[in-house]
Amino acid sequence: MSKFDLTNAGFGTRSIHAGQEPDKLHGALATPIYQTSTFCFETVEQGSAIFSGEIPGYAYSRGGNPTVNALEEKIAALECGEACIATSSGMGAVGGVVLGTLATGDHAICGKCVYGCTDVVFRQTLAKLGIEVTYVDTNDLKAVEAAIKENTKLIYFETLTNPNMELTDIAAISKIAHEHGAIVAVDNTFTPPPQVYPLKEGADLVLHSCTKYINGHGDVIAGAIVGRAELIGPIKKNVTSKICGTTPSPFNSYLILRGLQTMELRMARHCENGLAVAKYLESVPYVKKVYYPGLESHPQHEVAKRMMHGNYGGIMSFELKEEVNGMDGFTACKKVVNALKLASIAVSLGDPETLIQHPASMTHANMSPEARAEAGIKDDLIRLSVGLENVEDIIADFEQAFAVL
Ligand code: LCS
Repeated sequence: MSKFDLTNAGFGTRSIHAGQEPDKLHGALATPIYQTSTFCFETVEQGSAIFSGEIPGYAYSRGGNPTVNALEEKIAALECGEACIATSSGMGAVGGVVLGTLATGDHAICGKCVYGCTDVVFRQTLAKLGIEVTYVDTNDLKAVEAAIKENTKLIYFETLTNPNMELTDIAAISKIAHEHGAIVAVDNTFTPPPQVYPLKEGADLVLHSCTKYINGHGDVIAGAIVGRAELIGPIKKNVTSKICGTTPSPFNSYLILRGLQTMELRMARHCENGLAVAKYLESVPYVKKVYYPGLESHPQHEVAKRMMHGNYGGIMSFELKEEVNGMDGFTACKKVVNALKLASIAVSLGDPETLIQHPASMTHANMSPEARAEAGIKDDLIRLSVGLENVEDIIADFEQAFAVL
């Protein structure tokens, strides 16, 4: 815990100092990697008291580890939440939220477009557990209210949907949910702070694939859930730590702690590059549509201006016109993507490198064609995660790629 009061400190200060203090043994400034599975007790009595929670201390790294706990404290501070559970993947966080908040006989509402594996959890896993799910366009507030039932416990959606880039007004949904006694969980992977703060907007739980912007260096798979201690405690105790065992390793936690120290700088560059590339793509005559919340053409641009604080992120999707120089738009698009030299064809996002991928055959391939159609995921949509390279080079790469058409 920092000596400086971080309560009202800026994002950059919190991302550097929250959860970190010089190591008590040797004064190491960087958080040490406690690479151990178990912890020794001095006496049986001390071990029993740590296990029962009578005194603080560590017993076994699945339940708690100083490096992992430092990460949890930092992510909680960044999302302005009371408590955090770090998980070994973003899907670990999705699983923790749904298994921790829903039980057989409950009803949940899920945004109609979510990450492919999340869609499978809602459509298939929850059905097996006898939990009913209604898919709703969370931009349609009347439809959300109409979908609420007596037994609705959870409203779940992504701040910006993967891959359609639709933005939801979190405050408006939270108000409706709370009037009906349901809780709101928001996957904020695409728009981490300092872009969007779902808990400040009224959500109860916020989750992340930390694999993306939170770690930011493309070398870790991890996740996190943040919220009030009364909600987070039982999820950790009953689901993520004890049952599913989705605790991240100390080494991965250390890498994320390290990555988070430069998050404000990284996000500023992602946002700056993202806006420039989105505007460039919108100006290309072959491009039919660019989906990016920072463009005036985005249907929820007004909500974006308020909720994203002028930081529109580094992710966008686009599609080419139906017919391009005698080719259908998708064939032309594949030619362009294959011709890119700086951008890599790869899933994931939020890395320093610019990444480009085809959702229908990659990130959302495990959904049925019907589920993709229901979610509005088009077969010819391409998703781009703009990296931290110099933006002139990213645009020059696209210029030379479009020149092959
Ligand atoms: N939530 C969102 C919004 C995601 O985009 C992903 C992964 C997850 C949760 C799951 O996180 P993971 O377990 O992979 O850490 N999205 C990916 C994507 O769009 N490309 O590769 C993975």
